[in-house]
Amino acid sequence: MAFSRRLFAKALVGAGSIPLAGMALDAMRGAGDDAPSAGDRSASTAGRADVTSDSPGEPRNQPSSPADRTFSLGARRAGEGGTPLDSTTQYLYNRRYPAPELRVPAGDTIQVAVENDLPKGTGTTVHWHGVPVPNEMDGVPGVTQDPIPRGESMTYAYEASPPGTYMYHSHVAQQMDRSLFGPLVVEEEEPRLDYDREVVVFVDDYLAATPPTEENPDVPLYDGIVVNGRLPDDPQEVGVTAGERVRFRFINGASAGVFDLRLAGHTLKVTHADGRPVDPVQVDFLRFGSAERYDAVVEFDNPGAWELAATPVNAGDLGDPEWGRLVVDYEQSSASPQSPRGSPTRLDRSMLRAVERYGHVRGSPDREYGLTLSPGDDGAWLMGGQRYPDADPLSVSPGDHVRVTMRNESEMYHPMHLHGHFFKVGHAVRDTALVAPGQQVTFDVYADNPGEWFFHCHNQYHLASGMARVVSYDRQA
Ligand SMILES: [Cu+2]
Repeated sequence: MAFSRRLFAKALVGAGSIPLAGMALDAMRGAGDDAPSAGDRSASTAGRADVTSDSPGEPRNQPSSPADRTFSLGARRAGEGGTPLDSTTQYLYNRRYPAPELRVPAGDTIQVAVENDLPKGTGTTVHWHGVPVPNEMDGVPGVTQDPIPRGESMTYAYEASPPGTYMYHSHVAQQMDRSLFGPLVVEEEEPRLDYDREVVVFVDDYLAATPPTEENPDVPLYDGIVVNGRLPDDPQEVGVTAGERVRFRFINGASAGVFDLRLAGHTLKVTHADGRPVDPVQVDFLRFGSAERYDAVVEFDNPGAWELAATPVNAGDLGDPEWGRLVVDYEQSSASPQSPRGSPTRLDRSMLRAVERYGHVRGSPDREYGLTLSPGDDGAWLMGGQRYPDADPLSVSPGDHVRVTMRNESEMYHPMHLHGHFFKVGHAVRDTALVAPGQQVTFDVYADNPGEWFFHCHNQYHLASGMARVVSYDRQA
């Protein structure tokens, strides 16, 4: 079993020689990053739906009452028997790992009653990752709400829109790494792609122990990469028929893992990134970080038994867990599953082109922020040289076009997530951007959802060590 501080800060070799620039925007300009494209109001996108709001001073997705759908989630400690993964250190919604899929038609108002039955003294919240909810429904302790105390409940309500593949999870401490998470699917009225059925694939780095803290970092690391709640030695089998087209909704529910996802014997036609539709692009595999999602259609035209593999890119940081898998089995196949091989094509950010229009970000931005992503002293992780909560908010006004440039000055991946908004990165529209070691990424965002919004690394250990800021609307429009 691995014991280490690896989930916490790991500096670049010789990092002391690199200035921890707080707002060194000039140094970041023109450094060959993925600059966002201009407005894209071209013939090919004219008349298409705009994913930004036309009322930037109004909260997005306000619920109508009564709700169209109601759900209830009970957060409890596991370990009362049941599954082989039922560790007493896990917390579960409705005793399920991962939690039940919430599936709703786009435009419906949903109400989710969350009951906190966790151990004494443990508060909780639920965050609806990627959905631009009204600010008070966003589930961030200390920013949008106080945690729900043990023994009490709270009802979250919002309009489920736009359609897409999302996830929900606790935003308190390391509760996500204790398994308080699940898929959230908002269905299109009419999917713009052809497929026969759907399979949701939820990938997690499975921790059977109390999550490490900064005070007590020396605990066992991950026991394996889990796909749809199954450890690698007992993978889920999905039966398929030759000629069938399956829409996969891949969700990275890991707290630290970055995975390469590949299906042996087949290619992935990627159709959505973070729930937002893209022009379909055919690849052999894709790499995704915590909380990123991809939809991909697979045409099953190669009979046999094949592995869908989730291989951690940062395995050393996770304690070298066995890679995750799911087995796809054609009818009447008695073959043993084959693993992916060869030198394949990986999905690159530059291949993603949004189908929807992202309006209001033409020309030069109203505000610009440059933020280094870097390790600090004593295991800290910093954005722009500051450690949350001792960090300045990033001010915006309703209707602003804001440009954010992030430069990763570390050897670790940082999946950076902005709450309450979509942003434009390259030609794609997303809510999470994976910033690779040494890489620089720029996104443009239209400030169309007033409130106080968390912006942070989705690696739960980097977040806990300070890698966060609050984007703060400074006035009403
Ligand atoms: Cu990070």
